[in-house]
Amino acid sequence: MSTAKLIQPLASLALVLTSSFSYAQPAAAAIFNGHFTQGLEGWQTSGDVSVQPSQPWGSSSPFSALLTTASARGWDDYPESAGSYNFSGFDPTWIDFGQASMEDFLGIPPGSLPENSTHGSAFKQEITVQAGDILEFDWNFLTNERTADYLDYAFVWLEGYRELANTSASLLPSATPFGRETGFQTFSYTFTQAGTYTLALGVVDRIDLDVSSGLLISNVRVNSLVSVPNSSPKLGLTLLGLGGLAAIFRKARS
Ligand SMILES: [Ca+2]
Repeated sequence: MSTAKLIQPLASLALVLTSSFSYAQPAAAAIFNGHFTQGLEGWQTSGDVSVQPSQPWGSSSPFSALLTTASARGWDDYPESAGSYNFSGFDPTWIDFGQASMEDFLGIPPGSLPENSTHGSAFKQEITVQAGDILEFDWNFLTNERTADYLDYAFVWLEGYRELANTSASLLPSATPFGRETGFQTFSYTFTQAGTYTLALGVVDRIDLDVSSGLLISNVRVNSLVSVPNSSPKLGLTLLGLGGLAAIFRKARS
Protein backbone atom coordinates (compact mmCIF):
# COMPACT_ATOMS: atom_id res chain seq x y z
CA MET A 1 0.00 0.00 0.00
CA SER A 2 1.23 3.51 -0.78
CA THR A 3 2.11 6.03 1.94
CA ALA A 4 -0.69 8.34 0.73
CA LYS A 5 -3.28 5.60 1.22
CA LEU A 6 -1.97 5.04 4.75
CA ILE A 7 -2.18 8.70 5.80
CA GLN A 8 -5.96 9.16 5.50
CA PRO A 9 -7.01 6.27 7.75
CA LEU A 10 -4.30 7.17 10.24
CA ALA A 11 -5.55 10.76 10.42
CA SER A 12 -9.12 9.53 10.98
CA LEU A 13 -7.93 7.20 13.69
CA ALA A 14 -6.02 9.96 15.44
CA LEU A 15 -9.17 12.10 15.46
CA VAL A 16 -11.25 9.31 16.99
CA LEU A 17 -8.60 8.56 19.63
CA THR A 18 -8.32 12.22 20.55
CA SER A 19 -12.06 12.62 21.05
CA SER A 20 -12.46 9.34 22.93
CA PHE A 21 -9.92 9.72 25.69
CA SER A 22 -10.09 13.39 26.69
CA TYR A 23 -10.57 14.06 30.41
CA ALA A 24 -10.74 16.77 33.08
CA GLN A 25 -12.47 19.12 30.68
CA PRO A 26 -14.37 22.18 31.92
CA ALA A 27 -18.11 21.58 31.62
CA ALA A 28 -18.87 24.72 29.69
CA ALA A 29 -22.63 24.57 30.10
CA ALA A 30 -22.76 23.68 33.81
CA ILE A 31 -22.14 27.21 35.11
CA PHE A 32 -23.23 30.33 33.30
CA ASN A 33 -21.17 33.48 33.89
CA GLY A 34 -19.16 31.93 36.74
CA HIS A 35 -16.43 34.58 36.29
CA PHE A 36 -18.91 37.52 36.41
CA THR A 37 -17.67 38.97 33.14
CA GLN A 38 -21.34 39.62 32.30
CA GLY A 39 -22.20 41.22 35.63
CA LEU A 40 -24.79 39.14 37.47
CA GLU A 41 -26.36 37.67 34.31
CA GLY A 42 -27.57 34.15 35.05
CA TRP A 43 -27.62 34.64 38.83
CA GLN A 44 -30.75 35.31 40.90
CA THR A 45 -30.03 37.70 43.76
CA SER A 46 -31.57 38.63 47.11
CA GLY A 47 -30.25 41.64 49.01
CA ASP A 48 -26.98 43.50 48.47
CA VAL A 49 -25.18 41.71 45.63
CA SER A 50 -22.83 43.45 43.19
CA VAL A 51 -19.86 42.72 40.92
CA GLN A 52 -16.53 44.33 41.81
CA PRO A 53 -13.16 44.65 40.03
CA SER A 54 -10.05 42.85 41.28
CA GLN A 55 -8.84 45.97 43.14
CA PRO A 56 -9.23 46.94 45.93
CA TRP A 57 -10.89 43.58 46.57
CA GLY A 58 -7.72 41.49 46.24
CA SER A 59 -8.99 38.81 43.87
CA SER A 60 -6.77 37.21 41.24
CA SER A 61 -9.82 37.24 38.95
CA PRO A 62 -10.78 40.43 37.05
CA PHE A 63 -14.27 40.34 38.60
CA SER A 64 -15.79 39.00 41.80
CA ALA A 65 -19.30 38.96 43.19
CA LEU A 66 -19.62 40.83 46.49
CA LEU A 67 -22.44 40.12 48.96
CA THR A 68 -22.84 42.12 52.18
CA THR A 69 -25.04 42.46 55.26
CA ALA A 70 -25.00 46.27 55.04
CA SER A 71 -28.22 48.20 54.64
CA ALA A 72 -28.42 50.84 51.94
CA ARG A 73 -29.37 53.75 54.22
CA GLY A 74 -28.72 52.56 57.80
CA TRP A 75 -25.81 53.45 60.09
CA ASP A 76 -24.73 49.81 60.35
CA ASP A 77 -21.06 50.71 60.78
CA TYR A 78 -21.29 53.93 62.84
CA PRO A 79 -19.40 56.30 62.92
CA GLU A 80 -18.90 55.61 59.23
CA SER A 81 -21.63 57.14 57.13
CA ALA A 82 -24.90 55.37 56.41
CA GLY A 83 -24.74 52.81 53.63
CA SER A 84 -20.89 52.82 53.52
CA TYR A 85 -20.65 49.08 53.03
CA ASN A 86 -23.67 48.60 50.78
CA PHE A 87 -22.58 48.41 47.13
CA SER A 88 -25.81 47.74 45.22
CA GLY A 89 -28.39 50.09 46.76
CA PHE A 90 -30.56 47.06 47.70
CA ASP A 91 -31.13 46.33 51.40
CA PRO A 92 -30.25 42.90 52.81
CA THR A 93 -33.13 40.42 53.10
CA TRP A 94 -34.76 39.28 56.35
CA ILE A 95 -33.84 35.68 57.04
CA ASP A 96 -37.03 33.93 58.10
CA PHE A 97 -40.00 36.25 57.89
CA GLY A 98 -41.78 38.31 55.31
CA GLN A 99 -42.87 37.42 51.80
CA ALA A 100 -39.35 37.92 50.45
CA SER A 101 -37.34 36.20 53.19
CA MET A 102 -33.98 34.69 52.36
CA GLU A 103 -35.22 31.23 53.30
CA ASP A 104 -38.09 31.63 50.82
CA PHE A 105 -35.55 32.77 48.22
CA LEU A 106 -33.41 29.69 48.90
CA GLY A 107 -36.51 27.43 48.89
CA ILE A 108 -35.68 25.98 52.32
CA PRO A 109 -37.89 25.56 55.41
CA PRO A 110 -37.94 28.39 57.99
CA GLY A 111 -35.28 27.86 60.64
CA SER A 112 -32.86 26.08 58.28
CA LEU A 113 -30.19 28.74 58.74
CA PRO A 114 -28.35 29.17 62.09
CA GLU A 115 -30.34 30.60 65.02
CA ASN A 116 -30.33 34.34 65.68
CA SER A 117 -29.74 35.06 61.99
CA THR A 118 -31.23 38.48 61.28
CA HIS A 119 -30.65 39.64 57.70
CA GLY A 120 -28.24 39.07 54.84
CA SER A 121 -27.74 38.67 51.12
CA ALA A 122 -27.54 35.67 48.81
CA PHE A 123 -27.46 34.65 45.17
CA LYS A 124 -28.07 31.40 43.37
CA GLN A 125 -27.97 29.51 40.08
CA GLU A 126 -29.25 26.10 38.96
CA ILE A 127 -26.51 23.87 37.58
CA THR A 128 -26.75 20.56 35.74
CA VAL A 129 -23.87 18.17 36.31
CA GLN A 130 -22.73 14.61 35.71
CA ALA A 131 -21.66 12.18 38.45
CA GLY A 132 -18.04 12.92 39.30
CA ASP A 133 -18.19 16.58 38.27
CA ILE A 134 -16.34 18.88 40.66
CA LEU A 135 -17.70 22.31 41.56
CA GLU A 136 -15.13 24.84 42.76
CA PHE A 137 -15.12 28.53 43.60
CA ASP A 138 -12.84 30.95 45.43
CA TRP A 139 -14.18 32.86 48.43
CA ASN A 140 -13.09 35.42 51.00
CA PHE A 141 -15.13 36.24 54.12
CA LEU A 142 -14.85 39.89 55.17
CA THR A 143 -16.06 41.52 58.37
CA ASN A 144 -16.01 44.67 60.45
CA GLU A 145 -16.98 42.73 63.60
CA ARG A 146 -14.32 43.05 66.30
CA THR A 147 -15.68 40.30 68.54
CA ALA A 148 -16.69 36.71 67.88
CA ASP A 149 -19.83 37.25 70.02
CA TYR A 150 -21.69 38.39 66.93
CA LEU A 151 -21.22 35.35 64.75
CA ASP A 152 -21.89 36.79 61.31
CA TYR A 153 -21.28 34.00 58.82
CA ALA A 154 -20.89 33.10 55.14
CA PHE A 155 -22.36 29.92 53.72
CA VAL A 156 -22.94 27.82 50.65
CA TRP A 157 -26.23 25.99 50.21
CA LEU A 158 -25.64 22.91 48.07
CA GLU A 159 -27.74 19.91 49.05
CA GLY A 160 -27.90 21.48 52.50
CA TYR A 161 -26.22 24.14 54.62
CA ARG A 162 -22.42 24.34 54.61
CA GLU A 163 -20.70 27.11 56.52
CA LEU A 164 -17.70 28.72 54.84
CA ALA A 165 -16.60 30.87 57.81
CA ASN A 166 -17.84 33.02 60.67
CA THR A 167 -16.39 35.79 62.80
CA SER A 168 -14.71 33.29 65.16
CA ALA A 169 -12.41 32.22 62.29
CA SER A 170 -8.75 33.17 62.23
CA LEU A 171 -8.99 36.59 60.58
CA LEU A 172 -6.31 38.80 59.08
CA PRO A 173 -6.23 42.56 58.51
CA SER A 174 -7.90 43.21 55.14
CA ALA A 175 -6.77 45.48 52.30
CA THR A 176 -10.41 45.71 51.19
CA PRO A 177 -12.77 48.35 52.62
CA PHE A 178 -13.66 45.83 55.38
CA GLY A 179 -11.51 45.55 58.52
CA ARG A 180 -10.62 41.84 58.56
CA GLU A 181 -10.83 38.80 56.30
CA THR A 182 -10.14 35.06 56.08
CA GLY A 183 -8.19 35.55 52.83
CA PHE A 184 -9.18 33.77 49.62
CA GLN A 185 -9.77 30.03 49.90
CA THR A 186 -11.12 27.45 47.46
CA PHE A 187 -14.32 25.48 48.08
CA SER A 188 -14.55 22.12 46.29
CA TYR A 189 -17.49 19.71 46.05
CA THR A 190 -17.74 16.47 44.05
CA PHE A 191 -21.19 15.40 42.84
CA THR A 192 -21.86 11.69 43.30
CA GLN A 193 -25.02 11.72 41.16
CA ALA A 194 -25.91 13.39 37.89
CA GLY A 195 -28.71 15.93 38.12
CA THR A 196 -29.76 19.55 38.46
CA TYR A 197 -28.76 21.25 41.69
CA THR A 198 -29.20 24.72 43.17
CA LEU A 199 -25.96 26.42 44.13
CA ALA A 200 -26.58 29.30 46.55
CA LEU A 201 -24.11 31.49 48.44
CA GLY A 202 -24.78 34.04 51.14
CA VAL A 203 -23.58 36.16 54.05
CA VAL A 204 -25.66 36.88 57.15
CA ASP A 205 -25.72 39.15 60.25
CA ARG A 206 -26.51 37.50 63.58
CA ILE A 207 -27.91 38.86 66.87
CA ASP A 208 -28.38 42.38 65.46
CA LEU A 209 -28.34 44.28 62.17
CA ASP A 210 -25.12 46.19 62.80
CA VAL A 211 -21.41 45.94 62.02
CA SER A 212 -21.33 44.59 58.47
CA SER A 213 -19.78 41.47 56.96
CA GLY A 214 -19.20 40.57 53.31
CA LEU A 215 -18.45 37.63 51.05
CA LEU A 216 -16.39 37.77 47.86
CA ILE A 217 -16.92 34.98 45.30
CA SER A 218 -14.85 34.45 42.16
CA ASN A 219 -14.02 31.78 39.55
CA VAL A 220 -17.10 29.60 39.96
CA ARG A 221 -16.38 26.59 37.77
CA VAL A 222 -17.31 22.93 37.19
CA ASN A 223 -14.68 20.45 36.03
CA SER A 224 -15.80 17.21 34.41
CA LEU A 225 -13.97 13.93 34.39
CA VAL A 226 -15.08 12.51 31.04
CA SER A 227 -14.97 8.71 31.23
CA VAL A 228 -15.28 6.31 28.30
CA PRO A 229 -18.16 3.88 28.95
CA ASN A 230 -17.98 0.41 27.36
CA SER A 231 -21.11 1.04 25.30
CA SER A 232 -19.76 4.33 23.89
CA PRO A 233 -20.16 4.67 20.11
CA LYS A 234 -16.82 6.49 20.18
CA LEU A 235 -15.16 3.45 21.74
CA GLY A 236 -16.73 1.26 19.05
CA LEU A 237 -15.33 3.58 16.40
CA THR A 238 -11.96 3.49 18.13
CA LEU A 239 -11.91 -0.30 18.09
CA LEU A 240 -12.97 -0.26 14.43
CA GLY A 241 -10.14 2.17 13.79
CA LEU A 242 -7.61 -0.02 15.59
CA GLY A 243 -8.84 -3.08 13.61
CA GLY A 244 -8.51 -1.10 10.40
CA LEU A 245 -5.00 0.01 11.35
CA ALA A 246 -3.94 -3.59 12.00
CA ALA A 247 -5.32 -4.63 8.62
CA ILE A 248 -3.47 -1.76 6.91
CA PHE A 249 -0.15 -2.80 8.43
CA ARG A 250 -0.75 -6.45 7.55
CA LYS A 251 -1.41 -5.41 3.93
CA ALA A 252 1.56 -3.06 3.89
CA ARG A 253 3.89 -5.85 5.07
CA SER A 254 2.53 -8.43 2.57
CA1 LIG B 1 -22.80 42.00 62.12
